[in-house]
Amino acid sequence: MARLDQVITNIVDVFLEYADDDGKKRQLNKEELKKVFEQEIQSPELKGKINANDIEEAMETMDKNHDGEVNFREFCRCVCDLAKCYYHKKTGKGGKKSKGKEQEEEQ
Ligand SMILES: [Ca+2]
Ligand SMILES: [Ca+2]
Repeated sequence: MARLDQVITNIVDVFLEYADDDGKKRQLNKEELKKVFEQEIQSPELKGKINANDIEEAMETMDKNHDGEVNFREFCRCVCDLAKCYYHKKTGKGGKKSKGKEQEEEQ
């Protein structure tokens, strides 16, 4: 598989694997979200971006529609944010968090 093929199928597969594990299907609850962070993110740089110890806070940040769980759309946004963080780090662009703006446009 080409690299982007892998990225895309991995995002979907990881989400479904953890989301269907417990509770509601196709939704990540706090426990499931914690497992994703613990098991599927290993690089220290990215780990540093997520406060896996404070899952309440991570959930609050990711749960855009405030239903207490993370759906696929919300999960994608988080992955995308992490990619942006890494991009900024790699290209040396300050990497300041742009809170709000981007997200509002998309709604
Ligand atoms: Ca679930
Ligand atoms: Ca949600």
